[in-house]
Amino acid sequence: MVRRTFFALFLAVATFLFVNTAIGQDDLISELTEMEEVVVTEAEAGVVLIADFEGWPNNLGGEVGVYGSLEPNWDDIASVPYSWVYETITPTYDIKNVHGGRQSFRLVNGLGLKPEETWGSFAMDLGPTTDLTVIPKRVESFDCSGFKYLVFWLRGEKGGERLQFLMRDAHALNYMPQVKHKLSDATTEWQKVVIPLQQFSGKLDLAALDNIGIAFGRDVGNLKGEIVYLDDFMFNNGE
Ligand SMILES: [Ca+2]
Repeated sequence: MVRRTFFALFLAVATFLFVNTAIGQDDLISELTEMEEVVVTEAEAGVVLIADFEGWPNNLGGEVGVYGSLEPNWDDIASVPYSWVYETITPTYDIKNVHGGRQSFRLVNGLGLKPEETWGSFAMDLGPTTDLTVIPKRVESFDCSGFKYLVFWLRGEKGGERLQFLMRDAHALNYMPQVKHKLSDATTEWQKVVIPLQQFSGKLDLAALDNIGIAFGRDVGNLKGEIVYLDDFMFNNGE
């Protein structure tokens, strides 16, 4: 009698576990299907998100960095504004400095580790790193030849901040950008920056783009302590 009860209990537990596991798998399959549907929809709409700064690395799996006069001094970040992801734990965080979601990317000129450097740049790879042993390092290139525009959102702390847009392809022999394109000065309002891509087709290979960036140092006209916020970088076809 005891043995039979034990067996019945065993059967009940086993059935319970089996049913729950099966339900879990169904949920997973349906979630995966939904994710695939989202990707297809984005491609059809002609929009690819490069970086919304809500996670790390960027939305294409590429590294994000700041160099020269934008390089932060991590020892001072509690009291001095610094170039990096602008997040809710950043001192003096204000949601007005974010265009979408909870985070943006802040550029601060000349208050970090290399205040005397005349150049300063923000740069993003357009895919994961594939080889770190060569210079320039290899990344998974992105084919943007089917897109009309690169779009991002920009807000200046005081207005009048100067920016230059930078691009580098997979054929570059060093880290110098092949495209340097002057942008309109920043304003204190969030503004949508729309950069038509085809104008660069003779200067670099749009089918194998490796890196995009922003120059924000003294060499493009910024003083020490000038600040801009960037958000929602994307390729699209409709401005
Ligand atoms: Ca964001």
